[in-house]
Amino acid sequence: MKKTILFYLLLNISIFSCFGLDPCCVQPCQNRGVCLSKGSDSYECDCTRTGFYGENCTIPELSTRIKSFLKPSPNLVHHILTHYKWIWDIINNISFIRDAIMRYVLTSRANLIDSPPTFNSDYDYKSWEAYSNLSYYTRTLPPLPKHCPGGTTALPAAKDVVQKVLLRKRFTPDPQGTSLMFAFFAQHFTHQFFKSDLKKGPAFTKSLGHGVDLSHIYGETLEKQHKLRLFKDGKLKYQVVDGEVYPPLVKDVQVEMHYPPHVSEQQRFAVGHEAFGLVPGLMMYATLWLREHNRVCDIMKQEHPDWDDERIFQTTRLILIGQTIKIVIEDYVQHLSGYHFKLKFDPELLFNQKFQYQNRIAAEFNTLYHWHPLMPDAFHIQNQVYSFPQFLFNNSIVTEHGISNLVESFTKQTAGRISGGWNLPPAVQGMATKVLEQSRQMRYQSLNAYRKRFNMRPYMSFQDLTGDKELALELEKLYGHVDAVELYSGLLVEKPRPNAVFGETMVEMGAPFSLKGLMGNPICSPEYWMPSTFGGKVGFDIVNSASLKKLVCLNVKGPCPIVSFKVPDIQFPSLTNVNASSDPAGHRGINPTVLLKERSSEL
Ligand code: ACD
Repeated sequence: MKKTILFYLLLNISIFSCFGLDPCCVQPCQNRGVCLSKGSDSYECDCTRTGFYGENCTIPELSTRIKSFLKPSPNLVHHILTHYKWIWDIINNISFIRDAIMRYVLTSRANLIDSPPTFNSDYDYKSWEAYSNLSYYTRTLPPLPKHCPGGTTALPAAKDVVQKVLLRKRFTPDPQGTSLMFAFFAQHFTHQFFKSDLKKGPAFTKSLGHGVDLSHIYGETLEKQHKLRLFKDGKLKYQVVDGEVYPPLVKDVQVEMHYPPHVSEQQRFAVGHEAFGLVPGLMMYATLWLREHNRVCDIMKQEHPDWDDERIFQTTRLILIGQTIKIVIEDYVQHLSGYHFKLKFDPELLFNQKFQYQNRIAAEFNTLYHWHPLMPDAFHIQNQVYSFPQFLFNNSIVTEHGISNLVESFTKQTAGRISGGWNLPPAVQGMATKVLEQSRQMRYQSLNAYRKRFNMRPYMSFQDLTGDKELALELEKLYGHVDAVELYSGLLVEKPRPNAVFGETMVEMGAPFSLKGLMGNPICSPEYWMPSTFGGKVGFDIVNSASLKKLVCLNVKGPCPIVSFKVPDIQFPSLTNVNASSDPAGHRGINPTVLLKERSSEL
């Protein structure tokens, strides 16, 4: 097998040399070796620290042989983590074993991400420009050099790929029971760091924080942040509707938001991210975080009566960043993983490890996170059903149903399965076509190239990739050879793991990007991770005890709704309308902050 690859490579290199082409175009260097051309007829592979040597970095060093012999396959590890619950129940309660496993998860994943970052979509070799220009997404695999042939010319039309293998035939629910509450969290949370600057092109980002900076709550510029702030007690501006806090109106704060002309002035809410008027799920989370910010400000004010508005605001922002990371690791990734092992957010686990506290969002991470198959065909809220067009740009759904009812309805509705093909809602097919076109414009390498980069074996056939005859046949008609399959379409047609939302590649690529991004946040560094950064013990405790449930229950009036990233097995009776009798405050005109503070002690 290895001999065949070598022969194929040598043949290609000699053909390329004959035509005066760059011999590096055929990617002769294996195992992350770096190719340097020397004129049109020779090249050199730099195998430094790859664990391999030889002309094309194909010969494993002894330590590499031993490691690869001992290393279980990702699918086996996944199987162990998602089975044998009784063993995991024991391990989860033995803190030093749980810590050791979590430390291993974090380091083994994060080590797969180049830090400092190396390439961008315009630089396939290391350069100061690629390192220092923050307005680019970084690249995990360099783009195929522009002077190399191949790439987009041989690929099928993006539209055809979407129609033939991605578009939903009939809704496939996620067997992991993922709820719409999860889907909207994903959309809300990731928009802070996936914000392509399409005026410049898909290789560029407007989110210069490159991670969890909560720019989707506070705005991406200081000017917007200031317009959203009350400048009193650290708080954000808000309006009260039916006795509950909602984001202020655009007309009152004068910030840029994207609403189509038919949306009335009264429905134009203003929040940190200009696109969050798109769906009520986004505005629901924006409202919850706005309430949470102002709730934490009250607590900080009480703790530090001497602090000015600025100090309370800044400290509260750091607390909310910490809460977000805690919720993402312990609720969100925990659900997604399906693991019985209990993931843990504890920055101290990395303090004795080699770890860089920095992050740069990769274009490939953005591409893989287009999880639109999660979206259903229609949205069931209380007793009403909203079609896609009725749901879009409809903030009246937020205030009419109220946050509690939205949370409960989204928790009860199952999201779609992401991988497995044929589950992309027709309403977003244009977006999927664009993702493919942009990947081509950025000269992405193939799905199999990414699999090798993240230590997975390349797929050998379409059947191997999809596990489904009909889908394999359609793909073959489109791509001809499995090595030609692109990253995005490959991820969405890949055979999902048993009873899981997606397949091996999404997890093996997604987890390193995620864990590096979350733990690489400055608040996780030894310099920041201490109570004083978060306003003292009280603030630190808020971070360390954060959960999705608390985010909701401390910020709604009336009884706490059912809230989960997983649709509950038992169907609970629907949440009763919050009225005078079920409202613990006894009336609807209550100052919401007072109620929320009272509720804090219950959870
Ligand atoms: C592990 C933990 C389990 C990983 C399971 C699934 C990961 C798959 C895709 C990514 C999931 C979530 C992304 C979450 C956060 C993104 C944070 C980015 C911050 C810049 O086995 O390793």
